[in-house]
Amino acid sequence: MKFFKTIFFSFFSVILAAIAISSCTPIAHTKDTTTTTYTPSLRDSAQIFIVGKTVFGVVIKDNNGSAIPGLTLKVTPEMTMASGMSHGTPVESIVDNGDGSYTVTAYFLMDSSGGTWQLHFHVNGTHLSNQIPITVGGSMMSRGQLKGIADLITPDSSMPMTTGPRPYFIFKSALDTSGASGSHTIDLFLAAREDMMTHVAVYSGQTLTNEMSKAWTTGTILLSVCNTWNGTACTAWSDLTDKGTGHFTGTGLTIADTSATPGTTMPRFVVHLNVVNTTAASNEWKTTGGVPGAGDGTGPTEFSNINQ
Ligand SMILES: [Cu+2]
Repeated sequence: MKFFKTIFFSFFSVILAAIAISSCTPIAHTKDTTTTTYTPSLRDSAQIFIVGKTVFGVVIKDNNGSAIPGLTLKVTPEMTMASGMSHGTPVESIVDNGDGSYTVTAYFLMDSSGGTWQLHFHVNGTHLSNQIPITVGGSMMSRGQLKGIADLITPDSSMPMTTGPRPYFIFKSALDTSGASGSHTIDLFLAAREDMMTHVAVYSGQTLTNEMSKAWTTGTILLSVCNTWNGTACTAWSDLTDKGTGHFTGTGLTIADTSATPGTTMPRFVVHLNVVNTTAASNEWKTTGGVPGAGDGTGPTEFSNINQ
């Protein structure tokens, strides 16, 4: 009987072991020969896009309809102008929310009145065939633009001989004018065009490329906002703090100014911009038109308006 028990338990153990082994054995995978097809969508179908800072969510789903986190995602807004020429816009960041949605912070250069905007997507280096058409509203006055003089770029890779002044774009990232005059705060985002599709944040130590495809390095960036406007000119500038990310911040400001240019609404602000080129050991006040002199601002105080 004892012998039987031993046999029985041995037999039983073998069965248990077999069950254990089979339950631990990985399910045989057939090699996945299909390529995952990713499909982008807007997280919020009612998303509004405006000239200037726009934060929006996108969701990337695979061909099973599952939202996929952890992707290397690039989102490229592209505007095709009525002329047929295309350009991009600055994209500051794309944050993976971990749930298959990604939050994009972009700064739109133009509204949709002069052409059409589409969002392009690259997932893990592959350009998705699906684009998302969007409508950008808002006012062109809600971003500033200043241009280089000697600071040139070749703006369109399809027209390599075409060079022109480098545009710098200034956007409001945050503004608080709720306090009394002298206590306003501001956060501007500064971007530079490298070519029609490429726009980069500007800060001291950034590398930019000139019209000869030569790299140069920025030194001190002086981005100032007018604190006192006498009706025709700025009499007191406040230099903003370069945060090293494209953001420039200031506190203790007086942004709202009802005595500014007729027809403008408050709050209103005026900026000027000087960029040191450490490679050329030079600096340059950026201008409204890309040329110095009459009709293009007033020497070192060229400015552009940013109405909100
Ligand atoms: Cu455009």
